Amino acid sequence: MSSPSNTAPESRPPSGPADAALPARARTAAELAGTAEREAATRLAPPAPVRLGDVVPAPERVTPDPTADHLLRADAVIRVSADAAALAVGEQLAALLRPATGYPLPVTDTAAPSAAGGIALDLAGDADLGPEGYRLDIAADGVRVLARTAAGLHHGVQTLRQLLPPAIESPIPVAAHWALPGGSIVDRPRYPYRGAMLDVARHFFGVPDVLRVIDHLARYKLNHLHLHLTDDQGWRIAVDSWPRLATVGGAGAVGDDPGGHYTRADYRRIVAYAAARHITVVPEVDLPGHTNAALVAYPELAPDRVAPPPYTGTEVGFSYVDPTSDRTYDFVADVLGELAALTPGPWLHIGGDEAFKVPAEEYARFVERVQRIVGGLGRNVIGWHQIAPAAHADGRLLQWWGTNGDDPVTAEAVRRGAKLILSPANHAYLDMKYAPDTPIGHDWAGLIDVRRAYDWDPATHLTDVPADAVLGVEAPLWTESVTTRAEIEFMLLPRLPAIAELGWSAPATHDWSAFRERLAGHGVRWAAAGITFHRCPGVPWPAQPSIPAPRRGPQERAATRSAQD
Ligand code: TNX
Repeated sequence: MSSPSNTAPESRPPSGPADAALPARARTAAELAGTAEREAATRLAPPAPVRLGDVVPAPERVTPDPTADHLLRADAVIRVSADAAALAVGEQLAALLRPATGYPLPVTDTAAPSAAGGIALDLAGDADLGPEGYRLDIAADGVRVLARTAAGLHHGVQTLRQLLPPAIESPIPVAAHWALPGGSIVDRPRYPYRGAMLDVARHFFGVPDVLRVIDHLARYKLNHLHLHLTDDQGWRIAVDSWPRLATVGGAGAVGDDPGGHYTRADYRRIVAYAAARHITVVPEVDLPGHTNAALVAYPELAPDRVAPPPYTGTEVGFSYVDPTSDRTYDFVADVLGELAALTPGPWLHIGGDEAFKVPAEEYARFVERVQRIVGGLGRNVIGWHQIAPAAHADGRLLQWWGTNGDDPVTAEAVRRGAKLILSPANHAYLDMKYAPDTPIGHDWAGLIDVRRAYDWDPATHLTDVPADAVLGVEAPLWTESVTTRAEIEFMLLPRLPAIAELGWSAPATHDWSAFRERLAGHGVRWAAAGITFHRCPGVPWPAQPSIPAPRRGPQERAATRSAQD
């Protein structure tokens, strides 16, 4: 065997079941030898390749201890507080680490999890960590994540994952030194709402693609997935009481591309996968405009009761359901009622944008009546900021997508009690091109390179809006020009982590040059995981992904990445 300093973990003597066949004394000797070798490997090991502060989004407090690097061992155990949701986080951690390490990483739950020789996920965190915060302690003899909630443990696990060498993203076993940098991190989010939106109406994306997007959100500690489920080009969610919405209204897409819709079971699967990653699904049914697909399916909703032709273009603002007809409100109540029954989260998004053909007073009355329907379903309403002039409703959230922060109508709605999610189109719209030569995307809100996505402050972005009216941020991806999973990822990465950092990290950590350095390391991770991203200028991406060669073996066949079914 070669010198301990380059001892690959898998070359150590096996422990566990293989040893069990040995007589007791021989087993003790083998254990001692194994322990001594592991100790030597730890002491002589090179320092962990990742620094403790190399995390996106930036943690609140980082205290490195270079003497306390931890070497993840082949016999490491993940011990978790006795709690079903915490145990699920432990299983996810094991599932993240097993493919690349090839280690078994058994998960057990116990009243007071010990970190010795492995990783503890412990619900005994301090109260000031709040509902999503965590503390991570990395020491030579073990790693502990402390939180108050399973969501906090989940976020701590995402940090832990980023602190391992990038090869941890490999879907097949690789020979690597699985070192973690020693020290402590204490971390909490700045905002409670941190989201991304996927438009599945302009182009339809199947469940596996959506689950994959959820994985990307989880990685960057985002906690809301907004699904834009309906638009002129397609209706994407099955509604039992109005079945033609999905079967007829869901048939097409932009550019005559294939349509599709989610069955109730599909949608439940998305919601459950998101919930397991502490992400709340926010479903949007865009009303009263952006409804051509619904009118094709049910012409009785159209102002002239005539079915329009299916629409496959990219114009906006021409369609609307009849706001003066009671039948329209039956439709809205049925659709939102079914959606609410499938959606555990507190939000129903009613769209409200670009209803250019509906007169202002009729529009406000429509929004107010729909807000009452949402309230009657026990949910809080979200609408694009065009709903601002309508009367306030309890818990109302406006999603602001303007390009000029001086917006007196929105500021006035805030004075009447509305809270805000900020998606400024000239910073947070991920369908904008990065640069003039970006092959897909729009530029009506300008070009958005990663620096532009990063360089704004949600607390001060809007004139005459107090910082405490802002509940958080969201990065929308409209998909008129986005047709595949790879294109989704190309537009999301690396801008999604920039918006995620604005939502999570304390303003004191905001620093473009530090951010781009931290971000650069993620390119290697995405490459190792088979994730598409844009190698945009301005970020010092490493020239060659430094991923060790795969180690071929039996685990390779078993190794799968989540969400790639
Ligand atoms: C505006 S933003 C829209 C969408 C388009 C998008 C394209 C908003 C609420 N409405 O209908 O897809 O621009 O960038």
